[in-house]
Amino acid sequence: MGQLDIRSVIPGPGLHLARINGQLYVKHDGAFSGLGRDVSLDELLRLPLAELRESLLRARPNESIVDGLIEAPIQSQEVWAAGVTYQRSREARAEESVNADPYDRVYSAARPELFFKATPDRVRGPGQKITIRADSNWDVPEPELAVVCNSRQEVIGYTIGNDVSSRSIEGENPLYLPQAKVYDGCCALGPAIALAWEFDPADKTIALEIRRDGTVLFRSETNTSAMRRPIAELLEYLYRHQHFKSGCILLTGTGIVPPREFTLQPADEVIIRIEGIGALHNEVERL
Ligand code: DO4
Ligand code: MG
Repeated sequence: MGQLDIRSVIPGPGLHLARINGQLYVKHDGAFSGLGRDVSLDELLRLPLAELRESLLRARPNESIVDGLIEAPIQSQEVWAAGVTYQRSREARAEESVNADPYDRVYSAARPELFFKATPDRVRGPGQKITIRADSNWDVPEPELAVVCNSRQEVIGYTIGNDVSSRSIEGENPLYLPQAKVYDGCCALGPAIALAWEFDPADKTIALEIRRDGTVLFRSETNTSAMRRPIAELLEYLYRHQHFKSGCILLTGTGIVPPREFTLQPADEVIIRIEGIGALHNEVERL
């Protein structure tokens, strides 16, 4: 898969922040502005939203990028994830699990399910390989809206996340969730952050396509309007009694689960699209 054409994965209109060739760029309606080698995502996520916005709007188009390596929009942030925020996830978990009860209960409980998903070194960027575990025989991608949040619990933008998961391990016992969810290459993020003051996450289509040997094996869509909980509520629980010095990234749950008979295989291509953010392409490998 390798290097991707920047303009084909980040949409033309809108304001996006992307990491390309090791540097941050603002892309505004097709024009790229480099923020310079000294500006880091960690630093930006320590600023109040209003200051971050000011500093990004000050960037002037000064470089023309035609190609480059697009990296995951993450530096030192932890990735967390919410679970069972869509009815489809609840149904799929009830079907796979030895015990449907925890999933049914958390769907309607006041407290959401939040779990630790990945450190930056476990995350893959656009065009990189995501992983399925050798000790799992039932694996799926989970296409999710990812919220990028600063140290002050303010949403600075949104990107695409893939919460790659083992259904066989989690299905055997819900207490195995960390092993089903957290391992090298278990998460992909990218291609860019659609900035919060220009992007409204309400009513956005999330589409998943899985290709094998060049043919589309599975395709489905959902919409963020089907999410049961507001993003602010998820963040309120996530930021209770812990702080994130340089912000964090929260995956907001999946509304698409392929049918029971489907499992990912090495060399499958997974493409997730979210309207206004772009497309995240990854190939699968087995650890
Ligand atoms: O409850 C287990 C994980 C759920 C999840 O990852 C999701 O709903 O997206
Ligand atoms: Mg998930």
